[in-house]
Amino acid sequence: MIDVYYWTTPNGHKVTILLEELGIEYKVVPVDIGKGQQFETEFLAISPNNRIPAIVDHQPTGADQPVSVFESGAILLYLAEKYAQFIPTDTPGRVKVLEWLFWQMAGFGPMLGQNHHFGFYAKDKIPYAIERYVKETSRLYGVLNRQLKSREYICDTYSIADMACYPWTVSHARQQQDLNDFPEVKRWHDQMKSRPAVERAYEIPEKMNLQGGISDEAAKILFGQDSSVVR
Ligand SMILES: N[C@@H](CCC(=O)N[C@@H](CS)C(=O)NCC(=O)O)C(=O)O
Repeated sequence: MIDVYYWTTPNGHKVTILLEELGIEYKVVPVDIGKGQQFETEFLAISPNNRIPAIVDHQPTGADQPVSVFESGAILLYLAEKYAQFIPTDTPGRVKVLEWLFWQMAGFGPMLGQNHHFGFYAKDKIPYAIERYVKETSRLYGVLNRQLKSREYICDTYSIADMACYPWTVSHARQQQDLNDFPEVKRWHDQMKSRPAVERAYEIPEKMNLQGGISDEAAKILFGQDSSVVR
């Protein structure tokens, strides 16, 4: 059994998409980040960065104690390797998936996250910051569009790279991006959206009655953190 410490955000969806694609048994443990549950001691023991997602694998291969993993990219890689799916085993194929997984983790996710922050969540609308992240988002969508020109999926086969990127494209309108400007991304996005496993992953919040969104109270918890929260 895998426990997935989860909230209804792009990084949370990545992991439930993979778990649904794998068709394995898992338990969702909600961590309401708007209420500060990411700072609870039990959660910090498995996710020291006070961020979702994280998992605990109670039946790890080659270990007799449960294994915990934090960071969505590490989780995708851990599960893909454990179940030998959604990452090729040949070296060139594997390297391609790692490149695009790390591209998402180091660029596409963080930049689009800043785009959401300055363009949507921040009360103080700072034109320079908004323009900086909207433009960088546009550049990154352009990179993805070019990669998808000759392929159905981001790499040669459907992989954890697609599962890492897709949830961040769901909010393209909020990011001030028009998918018609990126026809290959649009085609891929629509194809991803209609995968049954992806549909099931996106049904979880409603099924579990998890309220996403960021209230004023939640914004105070989420957007004012400094080193005092990790002491
Ligand atoms: N690099 C991390 C980022 C995780 C992350 O930023 N998670 C957000 C939700 S998408 C979170 O838990 N925020 C809680 C907080 O800011 O305190 C990953 O990919 O797992």
